[in-house]
Amino acid sequence: MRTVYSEDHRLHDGKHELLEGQFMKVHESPSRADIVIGRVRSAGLGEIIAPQEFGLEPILKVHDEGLVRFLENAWDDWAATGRTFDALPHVWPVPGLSRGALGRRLSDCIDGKLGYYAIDAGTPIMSGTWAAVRASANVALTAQKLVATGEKSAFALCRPPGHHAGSDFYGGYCFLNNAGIAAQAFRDQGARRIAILDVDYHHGNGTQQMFYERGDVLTISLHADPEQEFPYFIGYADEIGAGAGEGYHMNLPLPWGTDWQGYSAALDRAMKRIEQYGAEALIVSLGLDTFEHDPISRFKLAEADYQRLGQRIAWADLPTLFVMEGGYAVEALGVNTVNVLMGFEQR
Ligand code: Q9C
Ligand code: ZN
Repeated sequence: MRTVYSEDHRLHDGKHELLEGQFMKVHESPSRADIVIGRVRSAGLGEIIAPQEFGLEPILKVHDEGLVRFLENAWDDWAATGRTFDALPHVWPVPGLSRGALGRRLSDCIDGKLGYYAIDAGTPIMSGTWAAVRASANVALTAQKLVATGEKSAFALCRPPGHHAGSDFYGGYCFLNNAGIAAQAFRDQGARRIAILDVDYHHGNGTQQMFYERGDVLTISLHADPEQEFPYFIGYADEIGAGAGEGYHMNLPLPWGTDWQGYSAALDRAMKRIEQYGAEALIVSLGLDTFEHDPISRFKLAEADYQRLGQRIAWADLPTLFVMEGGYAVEALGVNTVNVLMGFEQR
């Protein structure tokens, strides 16, 4: 399988995040992509290619123009106020605080905009963020094109990740929803039904929101129960889609401590639904933070389980696009990621 990769991910390198009340070194670092591309090379997964430029058009099909313009200008607006450190939000328009028509009012000031568009204080913006985010979307779109034009599978080594970003919000280390952008590209090229399987430890809230009222993109997320884990306010089993999308979203929340036994049972349910749906292509939001040694997560998957995960996904026998999401046990991230991809290829 071919890997699409851009060095531009390095331009995004946050200093600190607010994690469970403590200001600490950000877990989503350039070393993550470095270790994954290193393992892709040493394991001989396949050719590594650079992304093409797709412009803003495919992004604006699933993201609000206001969010896109905000992300494009956020660093300059922040730096113009005299700050020389990363931009983070620090106040939010929770319901009742704002008299805006949609429940949140957009301020002209950058501090107001950060709180308007961000869901958390863990997602710093710096001077290179927008260039890295654009490259990450181009990586997903380039890999999508490989699959759409006949390759059995492709790996989009996206960084920053995307599944927490919705049509008009960012957060959880994510800015634009790479998997969602790729799903829309498949649709615009004529595919009728696309499935997105999200195996990141965290709920794919952005992907859920983006396609919640659509039946043409089936979205399924396996994740830590939001009763216990980020993003807390969404990701429950009773969220099944709405309107034309009713029945086309599935959440499979799992408790802290879930190991392969519990995980594989949920995965089986997800894959059966995807097979029944009749998807023409599958996008896997590939997070490796389900790993037993992940520093911010509490599932118990082991190194060898990732081959099994890839194998189970392969049984669906669908053209498959893997899109990199989370995973913070950096030393193990290369092996675990490539184990999924090799498992998919049954080697
Ligand atoms: N334990 C991805 O994996 N902080 N994002 C959660 C609560 C945000 C993770 C802290 C984690 C976001 C792509
Ligand atoms: Zn995650």
